[in-house]
Amino acid sequence: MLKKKYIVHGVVRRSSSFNTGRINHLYENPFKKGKKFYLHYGDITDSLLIFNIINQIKPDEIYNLAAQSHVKVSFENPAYTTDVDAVGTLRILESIKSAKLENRTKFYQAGTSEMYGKTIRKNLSENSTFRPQSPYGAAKLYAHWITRIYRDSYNIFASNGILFNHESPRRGETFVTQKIIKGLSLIKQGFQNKLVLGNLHSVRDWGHAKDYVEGMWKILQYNKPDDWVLSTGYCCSVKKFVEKVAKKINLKIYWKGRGINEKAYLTDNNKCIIELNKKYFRPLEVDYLKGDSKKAKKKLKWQPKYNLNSLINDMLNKYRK
Ligand code: G4F
Repeated sequence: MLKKKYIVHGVVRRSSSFNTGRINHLYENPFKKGKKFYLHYGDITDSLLIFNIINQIKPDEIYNLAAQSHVKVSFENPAYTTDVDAVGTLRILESIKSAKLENRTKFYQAGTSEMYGKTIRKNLSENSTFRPQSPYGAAKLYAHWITRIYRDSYNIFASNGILFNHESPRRGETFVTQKIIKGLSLIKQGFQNKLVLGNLHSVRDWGHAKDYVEGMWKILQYNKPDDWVLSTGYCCSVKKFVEKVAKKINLKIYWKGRGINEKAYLTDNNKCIIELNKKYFRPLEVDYLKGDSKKAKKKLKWQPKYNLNSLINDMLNKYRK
């Protein structure tokens, strides 16, 4: 957004330790004239504050990416996840309305393929059925519908993105791609002995976050508000993802065992380097997600530049010596 010459305001949760590591390179001296990037202390659970920030800034565009975004954690913190991911969205929409910004502020809601949940193995589009399988998926589905309701009721330019998994070197380390890439890189370099994972057999449609943020922007530049799927169609299981990463860093592995006892060993010395633990399994899993983003490709002219190979390469670069 800064590259596109926007003035950007972000909301950051107050913490006594620094929590802005991923955006430090954007930090600007608070006393600099003509500043383009501002951070406001706040929290999406605080209605009054969200209203005040929106009413004060009167933004042209709002991108609601605020979320408790970890699916497994949402089973452990369901009420918090709902407050942030579902009611948080309502707080923003209601603030736009209360501040009478319906004709000024465009709103983007970061929806997710987790809303589809239990699917049959077919490509998922804007018209596919939603059957979420987690408190996270259910909360995001509420956010999806309340966005549509505010769009239709109050004529707010409010659009939903339904984004499939998007990864990058900045991905949090408890999400599976970063966990695999970091774990296998450190094992290869001799700094880690083992990687412990959960379900190896779920299939995800993986893309690069850089492509997806461009898509989010395009969604708000379209001539009307709507719902949009962003996906690459490149999908594979977690196990296949492990194999692809291992191959790229020249780690020769083989698998043995079934179910929770499935393990990966180094071909050279039969040392076990991957095992599974129940802790990383979800009470309900989403087995298969593959998107159909024909509509975004046609109408938004959105086209991902990365594929699974170039995505993995980019993520691996972070750990290359
Ligand atoms: O990396 P994950 O935790 O991502 P998940 O659950 O697909 O959700 C991500 O993508 C969604 C878009 O579809 C976003 F809405 C959401 O916020 C998040 O960014 O897990 C991917 C798969 C799952 O099937 C999980 O069960 O990997 C499996 N898995 C296997 N072992 C693991 C692990 N997941 C995690 N996090 N950690 C493991 O050790």
